[in-house]
Amino acid sequence: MRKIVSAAQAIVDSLIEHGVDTIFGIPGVHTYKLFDALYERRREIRFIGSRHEQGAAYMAYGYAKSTGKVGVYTCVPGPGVLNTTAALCTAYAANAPVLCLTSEIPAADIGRGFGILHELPDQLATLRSLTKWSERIDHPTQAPHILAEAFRQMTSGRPGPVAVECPWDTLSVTALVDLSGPASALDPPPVDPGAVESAAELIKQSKRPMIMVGGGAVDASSEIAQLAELIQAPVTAHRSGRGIVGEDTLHGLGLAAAYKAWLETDLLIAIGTRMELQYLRWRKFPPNLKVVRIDIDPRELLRRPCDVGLVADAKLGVRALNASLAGSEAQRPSRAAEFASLKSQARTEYESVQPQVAYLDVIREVLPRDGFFVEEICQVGFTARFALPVYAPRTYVSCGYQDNLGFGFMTALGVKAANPDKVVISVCGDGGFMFGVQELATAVHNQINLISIVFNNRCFGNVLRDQKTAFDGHFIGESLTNPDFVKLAQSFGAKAYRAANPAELKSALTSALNDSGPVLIEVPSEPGAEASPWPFLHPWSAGR
Ligand SMILES: Cc1ncc(C[n+]2csc(CCOP(=O)(O)OP(=O)(O)O)c2C)c(N)n1
Repeated sequence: MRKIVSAAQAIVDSLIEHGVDTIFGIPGVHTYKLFDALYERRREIRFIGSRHEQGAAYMAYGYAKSTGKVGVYTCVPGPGVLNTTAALCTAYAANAPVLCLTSEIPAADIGRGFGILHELPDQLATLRSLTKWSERIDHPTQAPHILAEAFRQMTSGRPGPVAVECPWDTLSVTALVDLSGPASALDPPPVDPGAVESAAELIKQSKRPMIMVGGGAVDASSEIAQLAELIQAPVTAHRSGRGIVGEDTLHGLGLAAAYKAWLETDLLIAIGTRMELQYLRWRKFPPNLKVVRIDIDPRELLRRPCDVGLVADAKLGVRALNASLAGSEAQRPSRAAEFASLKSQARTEYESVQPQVAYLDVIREVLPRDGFFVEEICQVGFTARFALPVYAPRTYVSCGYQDNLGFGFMTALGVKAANPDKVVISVCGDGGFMFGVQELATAVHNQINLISIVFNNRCFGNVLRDQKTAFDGHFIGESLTNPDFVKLAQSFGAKAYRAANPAELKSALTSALNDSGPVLIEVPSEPGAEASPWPFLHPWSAGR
């Protein structure tokens, strides 16, 4: 449809055409025109204002990670956009389709150093260094194409964040614009039958295969479960791949149980994963291990060596592999008893990681199968990576390899905004929670009914442990003075509880599930009281 519109109107139209229903952000003079266009279309697109741009970007990340759909945020240029960069690098790390929509100083002033409000030396270059793709809209007629390309980039091949900027004055320029419909994602690459055959051959020769899945396999649950059943392989994951094969099913193994089978594994089938778990966490490799990789990103196959690499969409690649194996694969003896025993041995061992495991048991008991758990860089978050079983894809939300303190609470708000009918539980330490504490106001203002559990040990617990064990107790920068979290949450208008032990957490969570607004639960403890989770995450070390 051709229409005379402003660049701002063309941008908002394109967002709606691409199915965007929510946009997070903070307005400012450079983006007033965009906000006016959002106002015009307010029945089709919901705006959720945050209290810091960082919060808006993490919310968009949580929206994207939990749904697989594009998460969008908007902010002013310069300091506004720089405030979002930790979330942008997280979206990059975790392959999340996040759109950063920002502005620029007036078009004719860009790069001239006049000292215009919110000017950066080269904002577009900065954004390009943080995203999969970034572009500037110089005229309204370009808006539909640039937005279409942005969506294509976010959703084709390996997903990732992108940024689009439109200068302050250009947002108001009007022109006859062809408001074309949504772009379609590029077709996945064709599956190479030769590579499938070679992979099938290696599988047939293997005796003890293991399947490792990452975020790239998130839409291939049934195909991977079928492969696991066919070849009697355990399926494990580190973070984004958790729940693709539920850890309560026969073949789904948490990483602690899987590690017990690792050194006897003769074939690793790595699907949509960087293999961070094997290369950077487990580190030791079984002798004579063969590796088959399936990945949609061809560059990925060059980073870590493999015996057979299949460039393919995970679903299509595994489907082809299953078809090639069907019939030829002699029925393998069931490994059910072995897997069950690995799980129970692992559980007995990691039960020593207290009190975190006891708290996680309560959370798992209360959280419905399809509820979301958002981890954080804290003792309970680290422990959850091996001690909280995950049952469904996308329900375990992490920050990928960035491990950036503070991402959790703000990300969880985006998860809940995208999934209002599902239970969402966020766990944070007192340190990480305070990175985004102001977003309690966003939760109350927008009735984002998240349940946040803050484990308050009055310190950066991980730092305290490291300084105690590796630096002879030279404590510096580890202790924290905190507010009364219950009173703080109540002062924002949220419901709050205090729970001093797992039983009290269970009753607080049970009440929280019936509360109608956002809830904070503070769990107080003493500094340094938590057992180290690291022996299970870094089994190569004696554990810190
Ligand atoms: C952005 C960022 N800053 C700093 C760190 C370093 N860091 C890792 S864990 C940690 C302490 C976390 O403390 P808290 O949130 O209270 O959780 P706890 O370990 O006490 O459970 C720090 C400072 C980080 N990972 N990311």
